[in-house]
Amino acid sequence: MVQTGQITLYNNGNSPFGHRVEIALAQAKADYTLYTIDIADKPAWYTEKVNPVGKIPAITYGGPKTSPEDPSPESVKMNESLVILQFLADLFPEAGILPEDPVERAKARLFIAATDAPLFDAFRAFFFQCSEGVDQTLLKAFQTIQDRLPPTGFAIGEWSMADIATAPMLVRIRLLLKHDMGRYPAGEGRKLFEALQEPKFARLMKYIDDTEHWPSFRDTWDEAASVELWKKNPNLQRNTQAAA
Ligand SMILES: N[C@@H](CCC(=O)N[C@@H](CS)C(=O)NCC(=O)O)C(=O)O
Repeated sequence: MVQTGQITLYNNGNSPFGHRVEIALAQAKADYTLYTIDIADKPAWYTEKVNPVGKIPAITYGGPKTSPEDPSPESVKMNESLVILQFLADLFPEAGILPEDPVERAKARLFIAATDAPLFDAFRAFFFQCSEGVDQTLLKAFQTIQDRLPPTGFAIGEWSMADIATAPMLVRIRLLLKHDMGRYPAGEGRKLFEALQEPKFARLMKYIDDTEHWPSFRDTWDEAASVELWKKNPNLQRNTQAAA
């Protein structure tokens, strides 16, 4: 695989969106520069020169190699993790981010289209806001994903962009429930964690286990570090003002 342009990834250690990009880059064995953005205290140059929306992840591609804090005007700036994933799939066609077959590619995109919003919405509602009935919303999102999984293997059979998009959030959710971390009343997370161990969710749990063991996921994931970062995340603190 020949990489023609420089890549700089702006990320933050615990973002499931940023993790998507890290997995794809690892899978492509891409040469890239990682720059960590403190999202609680974003530098002004980041929104001015890299991502006007101010969120991570973002990448710069091409142009001369410069300091990440002063990206070249010649580089292309990209945000939105799913757009970046698609770009990396195009840039590194042999990396196995998307299959070659157009039908399989469509299946991967359809999986993402059906599961991305329900999962992230349920995550935010349950862990950050915790209003009435959100545990059911989270269980429904799990069910939606499980219903789309084939009997064995990954989201569309072979590992693909569908798994790269989904696994970072699923693995984090299971971890947070296991540690009972979130804005919900103490004990509610463990209750859901136990619900996930029931035979009803055996297929989903096997899927999460499989994704966690996939090399490009494993090489970009540090569970203990993630727990420490979540502990400090203001959005997860009980008895504090709810996140927007
Ligand atoms: N749709 C975006 C979502 C990115 C996103 O929400 N990133 C969060 C971190 S997980 C962020 O940058 N939050 C800081 C902020 O909104 O200021 C994507 O897929 O890249």
